[in-house]
Amino acid sequence: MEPQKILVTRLWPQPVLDAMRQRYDVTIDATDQPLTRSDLAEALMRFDILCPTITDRIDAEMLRQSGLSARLIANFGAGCDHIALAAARQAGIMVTNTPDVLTHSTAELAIMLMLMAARRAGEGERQLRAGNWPGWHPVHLMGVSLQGKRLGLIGYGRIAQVTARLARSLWDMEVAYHARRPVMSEDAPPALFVPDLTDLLATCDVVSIHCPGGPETHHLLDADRLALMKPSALLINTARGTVIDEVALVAALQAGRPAAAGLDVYEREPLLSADLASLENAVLLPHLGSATIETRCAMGFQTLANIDAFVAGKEPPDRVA
Ligand code: 8YV
Repeated sequence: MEPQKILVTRLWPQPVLDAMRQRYDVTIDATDQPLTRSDLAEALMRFDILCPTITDRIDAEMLRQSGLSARLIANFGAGCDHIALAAARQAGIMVTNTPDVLTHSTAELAIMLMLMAARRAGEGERQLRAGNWPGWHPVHLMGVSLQGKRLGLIGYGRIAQVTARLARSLWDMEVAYHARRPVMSEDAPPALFVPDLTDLLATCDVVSIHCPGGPETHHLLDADRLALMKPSALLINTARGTVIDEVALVAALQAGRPAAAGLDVYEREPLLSADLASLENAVLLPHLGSATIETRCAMGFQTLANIDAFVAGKEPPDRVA
């Protein structure tokens, strides 16, 4: 059989690329720039397997082109809202992702954002670096404690469950979650299921988003829902920027309700709105959820495992379409 022609759209950690090159005919975009839409459309007609990331939007129109050669889209990442899954299915292209391996690092980042927002870490760092520290005094940059507070999770999948576990062990937080239906898994840490999102928003001290992106959750947190949050609450997002109406969030943070936000994801990445950037009560990170060397290598090797299974004619372990 001809070696499979694979396109890796961005640079991955070197050990994964080395392993991949030993097995396949791999093309890597060494410029490490996001591909243009036309490059991606063309790649679907030149390669057997595409390995995109979140920076590659593969839309339905591209997948309806005639003459597609691609048979597998092996996504480097868990979320697949940048890929038109139904259109891929219709085109006979399988799609896989990399769940599990990034669960812990993303949950850790949610915890870090909670702590940074609660303890005003960004504000303090900016003040110090700018030479504006007035020196220690009893009411300087007082934050809030997370000890014993109520954490509300939107979505209760793997990342939310690890976040719940960490928050309980660190701060003995009481955990509640909203999801489409109660999660019955015995492995899930105990948490109260709240069927109505508005109840969760109105009663939690920290709200952390862990649902998938895409049309179903687009602007799930709009101006009306944000207005339900406690004035003292913190809002954390390590999922997808599209879940929050960012313009409404800026207005809400300007009005001080919620009190602060910790964000790792944005509506129009990598663009950051100037209004959001100017807010002292927003902690902002550049989509670092899975960015540890261990996790990024694991994501690469998991993508490779999906490719190996596909090429061997077996069911890939992480098929999503
Ligand atoms: C990834 C993520 O790094 O996996 C996801 O869904 O959000 C990130 O942690 C990114 O998606 C890579 O494609």
